[in-house]
Amino acid sequence: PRSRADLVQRVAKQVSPKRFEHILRVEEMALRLAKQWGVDLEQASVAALTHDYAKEQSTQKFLDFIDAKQLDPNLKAWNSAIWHGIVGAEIVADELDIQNQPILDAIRQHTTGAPYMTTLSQILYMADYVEMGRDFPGVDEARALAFEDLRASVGWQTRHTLAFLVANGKPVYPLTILTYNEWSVEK
Ligand code: DGI
Ligand code: FE
Ligand code: FE
Ligand code: FE
Repeated sequence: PRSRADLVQRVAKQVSPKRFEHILRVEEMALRLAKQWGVDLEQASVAALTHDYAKEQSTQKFLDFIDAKQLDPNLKAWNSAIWHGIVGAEIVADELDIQNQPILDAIRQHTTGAPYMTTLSQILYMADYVEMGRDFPGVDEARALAFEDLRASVGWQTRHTLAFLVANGKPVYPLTILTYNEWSVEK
């Protein structure tokens, strides 16, 4: 991408208007968190603008990318909820010509988290969760925590996401459990 405007235009072509609005709100929150935690603003902006770029791509395209990029074949048993981050990072790299590894890692990890996350990755993970359009019980508390104690807020999200998945009988992606053990368990 030549500029933010160019990137915004390319993303807008790949997602619904509602998702595009979410993406802009994630950028706004990611920039606020980046200022708070001393992260490069341009990196935060690019990571936020591209994090859900792949969310509406076809199942076949995700499966093709898993093969082409030689990703873990076990990924094929999941769906776009998991693919759009992990496989989406590869799609973003190819189609938007973004080669910055910290940005690609942040995209890769934005849904599941990971045992090790850079501050940029933590910011994207939290900005996606507490952007101003989110409305779930506890969102205000989670938002405040992201500005007070970023690490604790990552743990908060991981704990609540895992509890939600279990309560609804949903499969838990193994990396989500590893994230929980690293970020949310008292040691
Ligand atoms: O893409 P967004 O909707 O903005 O947000 P996201 O990428 O964080 O995705 C959130 C969804 O992903 C939410 O409905 C919970 C789901 N999710 C997160 N971890 C797991 C998961 N779903 C399953 N089945 N397993 C997981 O481990
Ligand atoms: Fe997402
Ligand atoms: Fe998220
Ligand atoms: Fe998102």
